[in-house]
Amino acid sequence: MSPAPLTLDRFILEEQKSFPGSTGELSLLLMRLGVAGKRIANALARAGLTGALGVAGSENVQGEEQKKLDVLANEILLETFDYGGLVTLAASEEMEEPFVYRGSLDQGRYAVLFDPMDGSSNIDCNGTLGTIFSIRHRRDGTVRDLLRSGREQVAAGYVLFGPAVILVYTSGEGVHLFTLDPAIGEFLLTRRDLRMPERGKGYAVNEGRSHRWPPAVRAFVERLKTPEPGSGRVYSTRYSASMVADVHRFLLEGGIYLYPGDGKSADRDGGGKLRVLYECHPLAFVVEHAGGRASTGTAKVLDVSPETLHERMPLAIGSRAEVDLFDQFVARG
Ligand code: AHM
Ligand code: MG
Repeated sequence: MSPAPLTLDRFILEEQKSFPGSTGELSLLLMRLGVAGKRIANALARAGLTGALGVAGSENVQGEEQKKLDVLANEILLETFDYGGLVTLAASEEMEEPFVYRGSLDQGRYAVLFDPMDGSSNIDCNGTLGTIFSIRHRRDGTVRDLLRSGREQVAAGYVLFGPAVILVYTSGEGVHLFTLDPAIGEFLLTRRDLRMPERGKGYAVNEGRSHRWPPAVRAFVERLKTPEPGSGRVYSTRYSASMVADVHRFLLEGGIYLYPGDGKSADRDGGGKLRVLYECHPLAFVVEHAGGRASTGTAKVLDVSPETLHERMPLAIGSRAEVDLFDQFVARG
């Protein structure tokens, strides 16, 4: 008889045994992410039938139009972490200020951060979407707990809503991949200790915005499109408008995802679109633990401590070879 598939909850409990003295609270939080992933997947699958597509009529703190599903996924996540007083603070791309769980200040040992619906422009056309999460220790229970380096994340990961629903996470000991089996409503372990290829064949960037890129970024992308002398090797463009989907592809196949700074923003290194805390730090944590790299071009993403909650940064993330090459182009200017 083949061994029974390992469910997410069972896997997390098994992993916990390798952390002697663990209270099991982080395990419970990670299990809650499985619950949130299933609830969001269900809301997405039914959105066209329940009138949940389209705009909510509001804007988030960055002045971006919110979709109904951005708001709904945010509510689902907030509800999911209202569980046993484990979490003190929740911060999200969709909320101006962190949410403080009532009664948790003296006990909740964790803070959670999330981008509830990554790739929102894909919502109304049934494209791939994601939810990104990051877990940190609570310190004094204020926003200062969150304005810290990405290396202080305790765990991070994402749920990818595509033809299958996939959950990927790391708590610093390997990157693990689970696939939702809709027949039994459980995430099952499908890849353990995922390692990303050292080098890839694909790149993902919105080239429609290349007029705003620094010259070094333009030169780098030109290089990827130029056949390599001798081998004739060129890269293929793979851009889905959801960084979770693109980064997931490159985690499996190798390659590089870029969202360059546009030079207009006052944020670090010209800003760009992506938020340090909800998008860049968690995906960098996953990718680095799988052997890849994440860079702003001038610094390692995980070394950056943002000064404000919704700060943005340029991002180059993926296989070691391509991110190293990107850094070389930026250094040359
Ligand atoms: P979002 O979280 O508001 O959806 O923004 C992040 C997303 C990334 O997932 C994606 O790669 C990028 O924004 C797409 O932006 P653009 O339309 O500028 O290419
Ligand atoms: Mg996003």
